[in-house]
Amino acid sequence: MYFLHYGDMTDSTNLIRLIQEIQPDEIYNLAAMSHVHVSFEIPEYTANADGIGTLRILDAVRLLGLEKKTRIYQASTSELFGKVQEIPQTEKTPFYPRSPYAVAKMYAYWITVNYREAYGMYACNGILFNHESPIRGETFVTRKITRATSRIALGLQDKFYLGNLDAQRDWGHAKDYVRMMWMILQADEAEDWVIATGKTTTVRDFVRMSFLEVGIDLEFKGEGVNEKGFVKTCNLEEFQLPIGKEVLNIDPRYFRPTEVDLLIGDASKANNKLGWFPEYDLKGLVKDMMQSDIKLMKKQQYLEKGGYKTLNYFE
Ligand code: G4F
Repeated sequence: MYFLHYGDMTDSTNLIRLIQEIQPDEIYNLAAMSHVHVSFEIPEYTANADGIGTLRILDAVRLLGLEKKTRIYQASTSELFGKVQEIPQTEKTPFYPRSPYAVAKMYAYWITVNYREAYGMYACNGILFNHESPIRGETFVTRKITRATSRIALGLQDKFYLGNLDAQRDWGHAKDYVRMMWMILQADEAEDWVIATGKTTTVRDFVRMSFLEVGIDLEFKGEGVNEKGFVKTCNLEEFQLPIGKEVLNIDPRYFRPTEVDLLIGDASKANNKLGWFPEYDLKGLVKDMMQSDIKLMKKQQYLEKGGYKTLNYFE
């Protein structure tokens, strides 16, 4: 049986009451203001929810005397590595956070380690590299790309705008990563773990791969803010666009005050000690996201044409 409770990471009394009521065996703290760019706009709230919020959970468990019962998973992040000090990044790589989000997460990381060492709590950090899926929020770059690609391929949108195409990320499938979160809390010992695929790809190549899923090959011309993406060939009858059509522009509004240029993780510890390996590669991830968004956008296309009465045709 599942219950949904109301909670807020900035409200200690609420968290204490909930944990007292539920007496959980496991807590997965995935709660956060998790958008890196937005954290530059609301740094204080980000610090409160993402940093102090983690302390509130840890301390609630301690205060309620649940240190030996409740295991805690803290959603740490590859953003901690920021301006990377080592390639690839492992559990031992020094942190260099580059955003208010990453700085808040750095506090959360260390307070988790501290409560483990000080009070013998089973509290672990999963240092997860970017993990994506068809239900990824629409303002994160992968979903923004697969949604826009689908809409453009279906003729629902003319073009779209991105920021830094050169950024490189180690993208995995959220299904693989969530499985690993559970595995982390089942391990004999509480430890911190890097979870990654070990491969890195530019944002530009993610765009290219998304368009290829609908048979469209792109070419990129120009540099910096003047770079643009154009249709080179269309190889599927269903998705035909004019050759040379401009589908992607750069908008400097999406640049960040400080950027994380390159992330690539080494998950050897998780591979060797827990036997975790991802089932999806990047191609499989892009395919999954594109298939889902094409289906979703076809539904929108149908609705826009007034076909709402037979909506379940697509479900
Ligand atoms: O998709 P993003 O916004 O993810 P980011 O910043 O890597 O953070 C995500 O992954 C972290 C794990 O490492 C999580 F901790 C965090 O909560 C979040 O889930 O941006 C990825 C890259 C960046 O370099 C960004 O500058 O894509 C670049 N980018 C280029 N154009 C863009 C855009 N990002 C966004 N969101 N929107 C753009 O238009």
